[in-house]
Amino acid sequence: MSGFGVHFIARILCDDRFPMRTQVAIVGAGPSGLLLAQLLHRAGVDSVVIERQSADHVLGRIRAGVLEKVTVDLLDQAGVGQRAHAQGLVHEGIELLFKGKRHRIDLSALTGGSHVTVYGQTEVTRDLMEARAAAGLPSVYGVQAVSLHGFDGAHPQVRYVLDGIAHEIECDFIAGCDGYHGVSRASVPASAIRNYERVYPFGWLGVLAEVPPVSPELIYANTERGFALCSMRSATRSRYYLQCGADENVQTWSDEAFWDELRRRLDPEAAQRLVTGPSIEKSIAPLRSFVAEPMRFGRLFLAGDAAHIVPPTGAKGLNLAAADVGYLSRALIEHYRERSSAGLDAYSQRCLGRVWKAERFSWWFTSLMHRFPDTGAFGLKRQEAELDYLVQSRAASAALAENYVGLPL
Ligand code: RFL
Ligand code: PHB
Repeated sequence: MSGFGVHFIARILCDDRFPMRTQVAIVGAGPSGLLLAQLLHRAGVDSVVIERQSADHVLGRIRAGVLEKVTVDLLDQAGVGQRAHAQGLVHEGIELLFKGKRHRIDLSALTGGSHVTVYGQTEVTRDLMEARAAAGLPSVYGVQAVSLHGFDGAHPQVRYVLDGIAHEIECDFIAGCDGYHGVSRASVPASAIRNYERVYPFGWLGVLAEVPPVSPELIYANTERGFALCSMRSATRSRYYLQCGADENVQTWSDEAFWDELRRRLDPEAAQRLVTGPSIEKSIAPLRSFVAEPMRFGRLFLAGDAAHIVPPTGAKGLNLAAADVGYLSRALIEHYRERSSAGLDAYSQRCLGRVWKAERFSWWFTSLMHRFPDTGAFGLKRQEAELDYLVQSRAASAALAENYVGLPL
């Protein structure tokens, strides 16, 4: 979809002489903002979504690839699950590679039949954008100078500038779905919020390429040279990651250097099967664990990366974002239908219970699979012993599988 259509809708609806009025103003058109808007729309609650970037920029970001069943169920509820079912790849297992050998974790057998779906965040976002545009609902892309006001009272407002013209949205509630660097969390007085953070001493170098995946299931590799992950987007498109230095410059990595290093981190069979090709996208992401508590401030609710970040090893970020907006949409719908504030009052605590479990899992899996600069040869031996235990003990494998496919809502 081009950004033009969306911009056009914004122009009709935003007249700077009159504030726009909506029930829920949603800041950020990433997966949390768009999914929330769609869930609300299906229940007759209206919202306006504003986004700092263009629609094409948002669609150009290559991020998550693994969806929990809970997330796919929410896409169904939002009426946008068809393509995820038709084109998503159902995965019933993952492989752990260590000491040069691969070991399969049978997610399905260990969880009583559960699985994950490999379907890119880009596609989730596209499906949501198209559903919103098809319903003629307002999204405003390319906004600047966004500021939030009055959320400690009964009449919050969101102000922004578009093409040099100031606009204001009057609303009942604000949903801060604007990611880690957004304005929503930053608008809360420091005395009302507590942040918990851990920054890891490495990053992930990711490559997307139009080549068939090296193996039908994801491979998470622990090697002396560092972590590697073999993932995919389809039968013809692969997504690979390498642990790299936190401060490395992506320009210094040629495609050839990337493929050489990945081959070195794989077992001989996978290394031989690896098909290489020009990268479509190449980027470095830092790794961080972060939680802000609480997630509600009067009539402002934080959701997704605006409230918490996990390192991507456990594939939990997008899934946590979806779970947050699942809770938030239910609470808002209950507020409008039943005049009850029970769901809104419980929102922060409900989300944080699940968030901290995903934070623990993502931290643990990251610690188990990566090289840390300060743990040396002892660290590798300790990890290998834990991985041995993990693949030999059904109880330990089941704990990994249960967390990987996602805890119940
Ligand atoms: P997003 O996607 O960051 O969207 C927030 C949006 O808000 C906009 N924004 C503003 N808009 C208006 N006004 C402002 N002042 C604004 N400030 C910011 C931004 O432009 C943006 O469009 O947050 P959201 O919606 O909460 O979604 C979270 C997910 O994007 C994130 O958790 C996942 O991508 C994390 N993640 C993964 N999650 C999974 O569940 N499974 C995975 O397999 C997985 N793999 C990954 C990942 C993240 C990665 N990176 C790049 C960090 C792999 C990687 C490499
Ligand atoms: C991805 O395909 O981008 C992906 C898969 C699994 C992860 C992280 C990212 O743990």
